[in-house]
Amino acid sequence: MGDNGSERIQEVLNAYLPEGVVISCRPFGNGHINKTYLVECAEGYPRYVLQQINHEVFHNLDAVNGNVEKITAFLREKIIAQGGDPNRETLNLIPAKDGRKHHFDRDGQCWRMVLFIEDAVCYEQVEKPEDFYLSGKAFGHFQRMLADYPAETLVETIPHFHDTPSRLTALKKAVSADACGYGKQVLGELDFVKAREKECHIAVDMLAKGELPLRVTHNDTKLNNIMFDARTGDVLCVLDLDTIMPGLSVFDFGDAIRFGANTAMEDEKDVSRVSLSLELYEMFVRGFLEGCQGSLTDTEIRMLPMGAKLMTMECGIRFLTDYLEGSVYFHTDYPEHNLVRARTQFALAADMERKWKKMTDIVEKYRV
Ligand code: GN1
Ligand code: MG
Repeated sequence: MGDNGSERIQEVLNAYLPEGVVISCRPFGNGHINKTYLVECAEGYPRYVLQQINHEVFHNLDAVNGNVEKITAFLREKIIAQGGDPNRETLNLIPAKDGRKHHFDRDGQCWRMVLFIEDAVCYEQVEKPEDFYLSGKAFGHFQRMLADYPAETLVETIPHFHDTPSRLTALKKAVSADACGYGKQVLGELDFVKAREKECHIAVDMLAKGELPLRVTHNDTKLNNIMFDARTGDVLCVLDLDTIMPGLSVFDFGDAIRFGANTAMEDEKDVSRVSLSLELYEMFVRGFLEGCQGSLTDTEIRMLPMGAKLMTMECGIRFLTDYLEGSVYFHTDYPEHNLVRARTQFALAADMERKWKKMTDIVEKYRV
């Protein structure tokens, strides 16, 4: 093989493909978690993407892999049944020669190989509002395709990930411990959270009461996790399935809004620049509801704006907690980075409150 011919990669490739078939294997894409390579083979073979899975981020690898295997197999069958192209509309795990879909090398590193999706593109950032509409459509479609998947059979690979009340409890603990002596700096933020404490329970309480259904959720609903068809420009496939878990549809929606419809960066120091772009919000709502095609319940649809606010509050709470604990979870570039991030999130949540009526009206407008 050509570039980047380390012995280890060669050994991994041999676990999947006949010897001599691989022409080159080179680093690919710009993911921050897993290491990814594009594999080119001799004539007659397709191209593949090989990934080394970061086990420092994903401790429970068997559970993560199990979730990915179950979901991709389910999607593949469904796409075939609907007359779609299963090789392009979902990720396809290639079994190793031993039949397993994940391969552990001699150092215990975990690998997977998937079919490379030809004639497709991926965008790092929203360049025009239309992109955000398409991303809503992709995640809505993903929700619809998995609407009849028994979510409870997936493993919650990051326990209590979007359990907002338990995130609040963690914040309270961090405040009483005040490990770094930052408590006095954050009194305003703590008041903001306290005033909304009851609201933090709404979604999980509704889940417990059966008013919101447990769904398969993606948990990283960003534009760069979608592949678009290079020929038609339409959405093709959702990527990055490592954080698939049982959860709430309104949170997948909400996290996309929190991140993508903010007029400022997540770590903007001037909070006056932070606001909810109603234009982008509307784009995403339209796309998401179109993609879901009636698979959400009336209550889920009604709760979409609350999903956006709760994801924003929760993320602010997590940043603030991490700040108080000395920034041990989120990567930071300077000591107050997490505090700055927490402030942008609370500013965004406050702006959502000001725009609440418009947010709910927009959802009503596109309800199908
Ligand atoms: C983390 O790594 P990234 O940016 O995809 C975090 C999300 C937060 C986000 C905030 C597993 O996601 O929950 O919303 O940072 N992911 C995990 O920027 O904790
Ligand atoms: Mg990602």
